[in-house]
Amino acid sequence: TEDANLGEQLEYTITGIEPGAGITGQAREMLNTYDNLEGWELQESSTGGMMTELDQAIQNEEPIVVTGWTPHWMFERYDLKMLEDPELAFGEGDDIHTIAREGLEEDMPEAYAILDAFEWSVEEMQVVIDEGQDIEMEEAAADWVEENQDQVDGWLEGVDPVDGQPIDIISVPWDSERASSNVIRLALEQHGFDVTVTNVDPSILFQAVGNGEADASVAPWLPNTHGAFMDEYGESIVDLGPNAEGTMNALVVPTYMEIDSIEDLPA
Ligand code: PBE
Repeated sequence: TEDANLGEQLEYTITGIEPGAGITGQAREMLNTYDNLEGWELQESSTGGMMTELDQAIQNEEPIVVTGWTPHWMFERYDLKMLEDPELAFGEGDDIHTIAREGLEEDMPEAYAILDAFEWSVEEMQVVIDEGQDIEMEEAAADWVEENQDQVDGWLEGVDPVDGQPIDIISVPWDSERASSNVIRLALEQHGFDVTVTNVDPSILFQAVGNGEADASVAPWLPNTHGAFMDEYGESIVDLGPNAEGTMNALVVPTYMEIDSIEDLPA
């Protein structure tokens, strides 16, 4: 049948990303949740590897199923759709939160106030992500800050500047968070902070904020993508709430594929 054919063409494989990504954990769970996916595999690799395979499949108009998310530039470059997920393996969308180590508010009230005020939209983040494909992400973030200085001033308003106070921001290596961590770095630097940004796996990020090795992060996707890490380390983490609302993880396919739901993947 056509269905079995699709399964064979896909080699019953979903093209995934880094083993440590939150979305990889969700996709592993998904394989256990959907009966039709018994016997399917998640091929874990890297985001770059996944994007290369997606690009090649689209050039050849071949079927492919990847773990994807918004905000990301894949939706700007290709005609893609997210498969319906009736079992909510990926949840119903996340917000991106700012988190801080315990004691940051007392030790570094100025930093805490700025981090607490930091807020933008996923559409604004997308602008930086897209520009960051053509130039360095640091420059793309600097351009955004320059063009949106009023908004940045709003985050700094009423906070006393500091003189070279060091702060450790921890983040993850995906473009969305490379965008946001550079924007918050620039805002903090404008106010006199000496900012270090370190990119690590999500589990390490939560561990580091939980044990106080890092001061803060603007990277967590909650409540779903990084929910398991928050459950594990969140007791000693202060959640300052969303800095950007409305992200989404899903299985993503090219629009020329004639399936609409995870349940349409052939058993
Ligand atoms: N992502 C992008 C990450 C967080 C940001 C969805 C690939 C993840 O941990 O899955």
